[in-house]
Amino acid sequence: MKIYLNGKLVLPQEAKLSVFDHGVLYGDGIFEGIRAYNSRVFRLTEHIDRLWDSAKAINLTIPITKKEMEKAVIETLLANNLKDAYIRLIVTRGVGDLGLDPRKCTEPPSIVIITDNIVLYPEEFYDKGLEVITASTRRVSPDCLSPNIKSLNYLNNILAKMEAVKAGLVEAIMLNAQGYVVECTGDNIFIVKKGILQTPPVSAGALEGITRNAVMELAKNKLKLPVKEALFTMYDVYTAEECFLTGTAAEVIPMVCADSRLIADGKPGKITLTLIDEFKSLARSSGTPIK
Ligand code: PXG
Repeated sequence: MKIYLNGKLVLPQEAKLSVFDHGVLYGDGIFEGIRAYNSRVFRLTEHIDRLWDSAKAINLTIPITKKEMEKAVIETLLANNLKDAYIRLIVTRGVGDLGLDPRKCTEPPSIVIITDNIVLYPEEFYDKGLEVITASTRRVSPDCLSPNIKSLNYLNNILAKMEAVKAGLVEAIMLNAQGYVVECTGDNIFIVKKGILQTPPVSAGALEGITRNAVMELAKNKLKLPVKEALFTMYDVYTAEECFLTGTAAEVIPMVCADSRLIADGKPGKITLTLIDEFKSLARSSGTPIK
């Protein structure tokens, strides 16, 4: 396996960051999780744009251009002979000294690209649906730190994930400080109510997921469904007709039980199953070719 590290393709045992890198010391850095299907990278430009927006928000200058970054992703996939892959792109603040001040990072930001496989949830959950709990850990508030910055500090989400694991489950719903549903630990959430597809607005504290956007487009254009971004509570999840989660790693996955309440009859819904199929065919037929 080859890893891209600062312009070079190296072996995993050589792919090392300094302990003085502020990404390691403070979580001062950003990342993207991207997928490739059938020799094409899904929405690569959108992921690179979002990475650049995260960088802008933390005032970090990525030392290469967007085009060079796209090329680096493709080259890493080619070097590993991967047609289907999970791609983790990381940019750290770089090597500095002890102390928060990023001006002390005298070396340029470190760029890492890992291409590998990922299995987020066991396959059976894609057929029968996920059970979740509501985490007591609230999503970081947009007035503290923008949830749209995909930073190297995911502790908030990890603490919620640990609550799910403690309950014998694999996923948890996170609420914002006001108690509205926001998203799960690494996925956006959707419900169907009275035939309308709904997802929390980004302003509620959700990440503007690239899978979320693709699914909203598919629902509008292919399924001709009304789609709205709206605030809702766990009551709306319990009483929904259907529920599902979306994310690069998770793709589209049904959610059939929340806090011991079955959603509808506890089986993946029709709209959910259609969107899973539509998303699969979109992902397999579009994207930047790996060549
Ligand atoms: N919300 C959060 C908080 C995320 O981190 C999503 C939603 C979905 O966004 P995309 O653009 O992927 O549709 C994410 C991204 C993992 C893992 O290993 C998951 C994500 C990112 C990194 C790792 O579970 N999801």
